[in-house]
Amino acid sequence: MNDSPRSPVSGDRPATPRWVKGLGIGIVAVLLLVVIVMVLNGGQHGPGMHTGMSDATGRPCSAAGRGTGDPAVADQAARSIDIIANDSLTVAPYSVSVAAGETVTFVVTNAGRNVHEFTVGDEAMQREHADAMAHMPAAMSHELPNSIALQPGDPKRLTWRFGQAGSLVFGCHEPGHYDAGMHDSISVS
Ligand SMILES: [Cu+2]
Repeated sequence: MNDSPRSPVSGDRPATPRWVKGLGIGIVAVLLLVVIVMVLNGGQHGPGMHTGMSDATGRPCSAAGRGTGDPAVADQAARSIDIIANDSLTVAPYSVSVAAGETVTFVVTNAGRNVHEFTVGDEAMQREHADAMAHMPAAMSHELPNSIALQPGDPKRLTWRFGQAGSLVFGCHEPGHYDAGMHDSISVS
């Protein structure tokens, strides 16, 4: 009871009890920790992190709630699928089959001399990404968990946990490439 607050009525200057100071420091420390964790999480696109994903119009460019799946970490992938992008504006193989709920790492190689990219999603996500590419610098538009930019020679990886059965698409949204046929289908069953 030595630390109990003294009553101001007694005429003494009201002193802040030590336990109140300790509590204050504790709260500040917890708040700091929360802020640090939020900043760290915001700086990466791990599983289930859909913050900050929108195109130039502010519309969401997220897979959340669509059943198309989520970004995942490579450790969770049971297998990898090799994808080759090239300057004849094709991506091979022409179709990919995965199981609903399966986590796959795409190992995408740019075999051409031009920049390509690899975006996975349903038709709507592909259209959104095309919009984003048209309105943003390439570097910004690729701050997305379902898309990677590929410099010539780059092998890059994108791990995706597929959602429900359906038909998805992978393709390249460098200007003109997608419409020229640089996209193929992913069958999720
Ligand atoms: Cu391309």
